[in-house]
Amino acid sequence: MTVPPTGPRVCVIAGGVGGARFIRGLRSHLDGTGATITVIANTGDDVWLAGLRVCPDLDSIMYTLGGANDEGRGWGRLAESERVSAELDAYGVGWPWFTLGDLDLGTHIARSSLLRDGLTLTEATRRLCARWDLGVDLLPVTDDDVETHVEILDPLDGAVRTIHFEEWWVRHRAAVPARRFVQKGIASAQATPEAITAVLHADVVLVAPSNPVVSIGTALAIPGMADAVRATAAPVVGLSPIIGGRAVRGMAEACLAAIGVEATASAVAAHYGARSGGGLLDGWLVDTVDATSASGIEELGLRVRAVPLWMTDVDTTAAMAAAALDLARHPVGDRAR
Ligand code: FO1
Repeated sequence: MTVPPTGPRVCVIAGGVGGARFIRGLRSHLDGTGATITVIANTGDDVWLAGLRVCPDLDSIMYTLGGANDEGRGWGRLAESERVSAELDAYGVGWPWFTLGDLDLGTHIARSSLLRDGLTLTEATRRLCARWDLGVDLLPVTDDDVETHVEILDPLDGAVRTIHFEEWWVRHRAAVPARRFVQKGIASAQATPEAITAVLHADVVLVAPSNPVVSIGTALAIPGMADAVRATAAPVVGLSPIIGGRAVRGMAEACLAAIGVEATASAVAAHYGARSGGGLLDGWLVDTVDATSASGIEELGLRVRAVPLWMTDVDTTAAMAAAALDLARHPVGDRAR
């Protein structure tokens, strides 16, 4: 019999690097309050490589909250080495431009072993996280293989090709325009019951400042997820990943351009939409440099708060999380203060 949580149940929908940093701040802010945090992570970056299941966003969150991530690179493990990947390159196995470090390979080998034993990705993730004592419950959005692939015009021969998201993101640095994103396998996929329950039973749902297209967008496109977000009794508050027209990390601008959405805090808010209008959000946090856009966003039916959104350190990120939770407490339609 699990002890029911004493404090508020906070559910966060997140991608990798930006999401992990935000969750670390949220955890810091809620430390000691009795609140519980459930993270629903995007799995669209996942890939079978060298016979192993690699789950970049789950691993970024696990390593960051476990204190084992390489803050400099923004992904992978601290104190990493690459002896095995050099051997894989020598054999021509895997992607030479996508480095699987030795310690990181430990995670992929363990995960693949658990999956081969018949565990779901949710169960395997729970087993991997148990070692790290993360302070949050980390869930993949789906247990089904749904991968983001990118349709490009091949720069070499002009042919239309579809490549895995990671090839577009890492090999091409998103420099080759994406014509569209395809979620391979989505037709027969379902969000997990654990993820849907976490959204429906939450006291507040937060949408992390992750890539709105290939992290938040792909997670919410998994059948069942958007319906749960629209249906939950909990207020839903998002944080803008765009500050002053520039993505905080990663290449969100390239992704937004591919779907015809302007790289501004307002445009992303409109893209997610207000729940009062059939969309996904009740509230939206913009950075102070975007404070002038607040009234326009409120006209969408969203409550808006302008606070510093640069996640420069844990305390700043904790303050962002506190502001998002505070905004969630105000009833819909409450004028922004
Ligand atoms: N990103 C890179 O820029 N170069 C890499 O070689 C690379 C390897 C890699 C291996 C495992 C993993 O989980 C992530 C890795 N990433 C790498 C980061 C990855 O592209 C990002 O974590 C997300 O998929 C995009 O946000």
